Amino acid sequence: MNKSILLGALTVAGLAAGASAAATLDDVIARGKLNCGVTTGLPGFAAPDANGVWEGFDVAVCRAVAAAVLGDPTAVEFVTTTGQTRFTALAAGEIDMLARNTTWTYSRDTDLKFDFVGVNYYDGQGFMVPKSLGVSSAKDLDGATVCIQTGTTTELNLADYFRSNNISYEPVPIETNAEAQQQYLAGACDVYTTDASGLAATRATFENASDHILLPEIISKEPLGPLVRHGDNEWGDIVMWTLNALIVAEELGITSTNVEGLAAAANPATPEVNRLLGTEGELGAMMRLDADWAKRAIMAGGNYGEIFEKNIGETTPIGLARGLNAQWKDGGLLYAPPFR
Ligand SMILES: N[C@@H](CCC(=O)N[C@@H](CS)C(=O)NCC(=O)O)C(=O)O
Repeated sequence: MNKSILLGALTVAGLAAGASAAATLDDVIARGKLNCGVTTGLPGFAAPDANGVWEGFDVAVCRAVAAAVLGDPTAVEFVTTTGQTRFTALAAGEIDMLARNTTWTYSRDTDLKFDFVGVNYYDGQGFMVPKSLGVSSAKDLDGATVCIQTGTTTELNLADYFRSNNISYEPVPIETNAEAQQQYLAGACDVYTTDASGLAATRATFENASDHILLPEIISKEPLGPLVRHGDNEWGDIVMWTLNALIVAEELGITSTNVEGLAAAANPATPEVNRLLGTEGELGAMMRLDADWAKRAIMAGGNYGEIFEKNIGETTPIGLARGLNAQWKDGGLLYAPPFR
């Protein structure tokens, strides 16, 4: 075949692939399933339960999107990804979205060409050590061996922190949290460093959790949130506003238990509740969804606060306080833009 014809054909094929990749909403509807990228397993955030059903704080975002778009929170294919594989999986279209404690950074947005649609957990990087190490500050870690997950923001933060404090460390690179846990407990590293939420989730699974402490230093900002590919704003909007719907539902007092009643009642509490739940206005149609999209998203796992408390909150073994992840009215950073 003539080379220019071949090149032409490839270009057209490339454009066609790009075009179909751009219409993620249509792809998801045609497939009848949302392909959602999650971790290989982090209790409280994303892990299969005893029956193999995925559950957790990040999983709840996938389920809310599936409920909004497909009308079924179980219509999700959970695709496990590591710190290394998550971005290629998203870029290649193997997943429609990634909900995997992923930090929103400049280069992931501009260079890797993803769109973070919001933040579902404001975090920061911490350190876990065995009490027996006798260390009470990260500054005392000179010369320590540190388990660190490859392909994560935590690698560079660690290097920056040690360099700026003029101390040294020896990295022990690991690929998954399960491997980190195993290596750390086997004593292959003195310290495990990652997002503080991940440390709490990991420690909660230890047989002797109280033998391990989190050091007081938080060395970075890790705004964690769901992301999609650049260039498909319609799809990005759906994931963004589903997350916002969960957040604003908490602010407005809409819960998994009262949402149906509020949507059905002749006079729900406020016009914003009406708009959100589709009994007034056309918000769903603006995203090519039906009127009940947000109602279904909230019914899937509850509002943001319910999802937090059930999976990672203070009454769970993970025991995280709301802190920065409280609603703005309660002194936190959670602030969903207006539904109008
Ligand atoms: N937020 C950081 C780190 C995220 C990360 O990969 N954390 C680990 C440790 S908590 C994890 O989730 N591992 C789960 C897995 O190995 O699949 C990033 O975006 O780079």
